[in-house]
Amino acid sequence: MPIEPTHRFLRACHSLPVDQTPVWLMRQAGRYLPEYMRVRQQAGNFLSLCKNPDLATEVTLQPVYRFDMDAAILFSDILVVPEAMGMSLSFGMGEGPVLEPFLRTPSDLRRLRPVQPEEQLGYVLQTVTQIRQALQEKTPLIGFSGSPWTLATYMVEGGSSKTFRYIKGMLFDQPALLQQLLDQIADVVADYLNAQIAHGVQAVQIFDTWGGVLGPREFVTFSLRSIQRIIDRLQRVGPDGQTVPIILFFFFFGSMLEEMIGTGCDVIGLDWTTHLATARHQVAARAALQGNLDPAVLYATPDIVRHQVRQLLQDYGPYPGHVFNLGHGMAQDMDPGRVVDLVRAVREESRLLLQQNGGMQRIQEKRP
Ligand code: 1CP
Repeated sequence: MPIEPTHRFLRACHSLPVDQTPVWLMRQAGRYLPEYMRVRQQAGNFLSLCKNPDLATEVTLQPVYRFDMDAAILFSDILVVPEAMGMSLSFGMGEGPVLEPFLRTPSDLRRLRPVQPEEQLGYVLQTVTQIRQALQEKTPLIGFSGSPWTLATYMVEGGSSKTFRYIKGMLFDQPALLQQLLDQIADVVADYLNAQIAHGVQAVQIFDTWGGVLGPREFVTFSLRSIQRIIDRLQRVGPDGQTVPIILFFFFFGSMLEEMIGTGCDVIGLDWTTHLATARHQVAARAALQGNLDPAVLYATPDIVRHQVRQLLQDYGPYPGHVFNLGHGMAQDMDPGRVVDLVRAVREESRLLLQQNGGMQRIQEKRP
């Protein structure tokens, strides 16, 4: 029998009642924080920071302590997985990531290596252990990976892309080759997430940042199915006996909620283009929802931030199963002061909403 969680964030992921809406922010650690910049400089560069468990632990904790977040997210990057599979990864100054040599042919794919997470990604697992020790049960830790499709875009394009020319070329010209690549990545990601869980992450988030560049049919065949392959293999009870919720984050793709629920995930993370009230009605208690404030709201005044937060909380309503977050990550030119305003507003306004409604209400479940 899994143990019922006590942390607000984990309770919300399982759609259990909470006293106030939990909040954390995607990319909550990063360049908008001066203390992050100092540690990154100490590490030399971003990748060395990811590979140094002491420093990666430190930057993971920075936003948790500064803003009293309801969850910590492991400091790492989705692209350490292609590197573990044998590609060479670098982040140029001010440019996006570069993965070499790119994968385009069957013989390119044969160069990929099998991955033992404890070996090639041991530094990430060591970081997980250290973060859990530092947090001492106070704040739950989220582990993560990219979705196979999102990782494949970087591996086939050789880095970031605007047009996705080569991966889409492979999708339409050589679908079997792409499928083989996605299966291979999915198996690595499943092992990697299971290793993160074994080392103590209490929730996992799969980032499908680039699923939204696909048409609906291709999205199901190439992105969602490979995510399903991972979920089917995940060990969903952690070493402490608690269920580990699975969060799927989709960017620019809120129109396929039924298919997303069908994967068996616990939480769906939405970008800001989906109306939260509509999504909650449609999902009807079958999954929790995470999001989905437009990050650009953080460029506005504290009053506007509060107003936007209140609206979003009202859109969701006084029901269980909401994790407050941005619809995408923090940007480097954002003011940490606005994050303080945002977190305070989420706490105060969600308590007020519950008070006004006589506590949490049950969501009307959909009849089959
Ligand atoms: O210069 C720096 O210091 C590096 C900036 C940076 C940071 C802070 C990168 C480079 N990655 C990260 C950390 C990171 N990345 C985290 C952990 C910390 C946290 O959330 O607090 C996570 C979860 C990611 C995930 C990630 N990396 C995604 C999926 C989420 C998303 O943003 O959509 C993606 C697509 C990446 C790739 C990546 N990493 C970094 C860059 C510049 C990019 C390319 C983005 C692109 O193609 O546009």
